Amino acid sequence: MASQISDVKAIVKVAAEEAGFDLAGIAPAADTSELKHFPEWIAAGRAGEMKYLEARDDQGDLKRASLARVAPWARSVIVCAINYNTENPYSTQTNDLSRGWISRYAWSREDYHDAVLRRLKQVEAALHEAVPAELQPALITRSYVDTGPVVERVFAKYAGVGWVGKNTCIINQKKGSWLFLGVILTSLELAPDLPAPDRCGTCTRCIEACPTDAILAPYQLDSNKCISYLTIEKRGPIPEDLRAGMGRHIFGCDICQDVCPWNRKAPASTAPEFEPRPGLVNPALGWLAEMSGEEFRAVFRGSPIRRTKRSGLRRNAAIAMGNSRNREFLPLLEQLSRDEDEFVAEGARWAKTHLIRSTE
Ligand code: B12
Ligand code: SF4
Ligand code: SF4
Repeated sequence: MASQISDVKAIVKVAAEEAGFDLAGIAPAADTSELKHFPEWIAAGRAGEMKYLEARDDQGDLKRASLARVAPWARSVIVCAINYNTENPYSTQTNDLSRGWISRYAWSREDYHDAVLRRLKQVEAALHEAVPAELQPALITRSYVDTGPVVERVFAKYAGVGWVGKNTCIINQKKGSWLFLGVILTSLELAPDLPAPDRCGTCTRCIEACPTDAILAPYQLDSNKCISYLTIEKRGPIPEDLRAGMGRHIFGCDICQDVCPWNRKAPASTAPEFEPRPGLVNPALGWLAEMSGEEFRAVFRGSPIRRTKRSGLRRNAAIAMGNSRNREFLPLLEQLSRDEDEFVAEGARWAKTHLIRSTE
């Protein structure tokens, strides 16, 4: 039986490669020391308004803090990763403040949740087929991309996919950190891979480069200050003291990965769905700010950018114009400051004042 199970591990890895994943590994379904930081992180308010991270079980314990509690049947976690990098400049290489920045992961033609889950389902099916018939009735599997009660990066580390960098991202020695993760929980006990060793060393580039000081200390990120959170997850007005630091970011932020030495030679993805949609690399701010509802739906159909909605995108574009040091945006900001969307209008009023002050 043991040799049959080790065959299953090999079959899973081949299936992951065939499905288009760049990396795959097995982690034990154990509550490792990193997970102990999760309740502290929540208690310190670092999740901001992302209430789903605070989901609790009937005993009132945080679901994501313990896989043993939330999925007691799980024995192993199969972690798969796919490279989404494309041959386009980093945000730190294009400094035109009159154009915005949409983070690399969101340029894609297909939403990564769908692209990764589709592949995970392929691996899950191969696993079911590979398991000996007598074990099949007891086999349980669950595939997740983001939405499961799992801190994916911790399991990615123990599956050997990469280490948790000081910027909190999973970094692979050969592929860098432009990776999406997906996990399959399984009741099958598969031999775990070795955890990836931390190769950050004495480097602190990401911490120094973060414009809003969101990386409070190595491995500790405060979402409330992170541009990614502010531009994607934060509804309503963005705290004023953070707006200048947002620079030209419209959706997400790549800075702490752009400056990471492990991404200097990051290879490009072979998955066609991660090729950028037209206009999204270094987009024109006016185009985004003036986008009608109809155009927004057409341009972003099946894109992760829908998450911030048209209101958030236009709010962010107004703030970016405020940070542009380009007075040509003043007439458009004047118009937007009377917009029917109060968050766009408020953002535009701030932007107008900030733009005038910063160019006096
Ligand atoms: C919520 C969330 C966010 C939040 C919070 C991010 C964060 N760092 O927690 C926001 C909106 C800010 C965000 C931003 C981004 N995200 Co996000 N996000 C998630 C999500 C849904 C949950 C993460 C979570 O549970 N955070 C809670 C904190 C506590 O966990 P953590 O940061 O992973 O921290 C662990 C380690 O730091 C660990 N640790 C390890 N060693 C040490 C040592 C010490 C001393 C301490 C204290 C802790 C510690 O402890 C923590 C676990 O308790 C995951 C998917 C998932 N289900 O896991 C995607 C995920 C992490 N995001 C992803 C991506 C791509 C991004 C962005 C790059 C998108 C962008 N370009 O804007 C940025 C990156 C910003 C950054 N530097 O992290 C990918 C990451 C892939 C990778 N290579 O790591 C994931 C895995 C999604 C996916 N399925 O691919 N994200
Ligand atoms: S994503 Fe941007 S704002 Fe968030 S921690 Fe990294 S550099 Fe800072
Ligand atoms: S920039 Fe340096 S410290 Fe930050 S994640 Fe990369 S290697 Fe680690």
